Amino acid sequence: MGPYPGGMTTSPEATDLVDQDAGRTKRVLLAKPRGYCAGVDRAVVTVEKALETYGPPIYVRKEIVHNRHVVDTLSERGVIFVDETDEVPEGALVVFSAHGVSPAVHAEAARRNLRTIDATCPLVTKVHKEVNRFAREDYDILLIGHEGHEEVEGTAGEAPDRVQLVDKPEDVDKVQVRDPSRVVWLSQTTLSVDETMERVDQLKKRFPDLQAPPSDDICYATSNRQQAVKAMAPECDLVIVVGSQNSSNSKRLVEVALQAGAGDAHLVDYASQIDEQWLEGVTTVGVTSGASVPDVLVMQVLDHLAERGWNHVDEVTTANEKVTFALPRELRKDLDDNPTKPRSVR
Ligand code: 10G
Ligand code: SF4
Repeated sequence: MGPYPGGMTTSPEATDLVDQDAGRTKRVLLAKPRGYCAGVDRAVVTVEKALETYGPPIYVRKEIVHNRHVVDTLSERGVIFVDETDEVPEGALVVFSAHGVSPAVHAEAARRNLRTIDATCPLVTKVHKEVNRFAREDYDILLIGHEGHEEVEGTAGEAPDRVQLVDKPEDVDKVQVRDPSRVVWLSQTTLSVDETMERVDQLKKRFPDLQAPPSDDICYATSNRQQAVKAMAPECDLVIVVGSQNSSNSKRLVEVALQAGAGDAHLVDYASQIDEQWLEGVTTVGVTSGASVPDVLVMQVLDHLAERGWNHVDEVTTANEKVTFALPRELRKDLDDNPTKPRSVR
């Protein structure tokens, strides 16, 4: 095992610690919190427990979380990922991903007699409930989020004729509401906190009575990971974010790092994707990971960097997370009858 966080250095060869070009100490700043959030942990364990309890094949609609390693590992264990429920054989078991699904997807699964386990994160379900509540109260709902993202499709699907999506700045001018005194903004859970507030300020200029969500829709994990990367970015010549290209929250970490002053920032699935040129002339490397990323991938990045002389790691801690969620009810019930040991992709 290579370097360990907490200011500890392994194999401290003096020459390794000094960047000869700059004459300064090579170091890694490791963000904390990083990696798995409570909703991802719950979703991945849900699929693992379903595999152990019912045996393969288990179907999962969409990627359970947006991480290549997680999806590949589960596929090897017998999970079949499908795009839509019509690809699942009648009567089979399908798990809905952590990003959530619309009522139409639930209805289609019921129509086809599928057995379902809903791994939607409870914090996404909370936003679905807000959509329902405001739609019932006859509000126009302005949903800030990324067009085409699965979470947004599921959330908007709760009340499609009441929800309008606001993604880009120019979308603000396109929104049409029936009564400007009954308008609320809600959001996707994994957005950039700062960019979202910019969009809200824009919307408020058009709709001064615009209401805010009853509680933050951008979740604790998203904002904590952005906070941690912001804290270390000004000191970093390079920030490496571990995460997949389709992971919204991971991509936001790259943008936040650059906006907060990092010299450069890149998203990688694996250590092997780190381009040697990125490291040229670099003294301080920041490392973090998205909410769908197993920490083993981050440790591999630290090993990769240590082999190249960055073997002093300081963890930059901006919050301690203690959030956990119970497994989905459908699974808990069956687990009581068939207790098994967890074997998590971590
Ligand atoms: O960041 P996104 O929404 O693309 O998803 P992810 O799977 O990479 O990370 C976990 C976040 C969710 C499950 C969305 S609530
Ligand atoms: Fe839940 Fe937030 Fe994780 Fe999404 S990013 S799964 S909302 S905890």
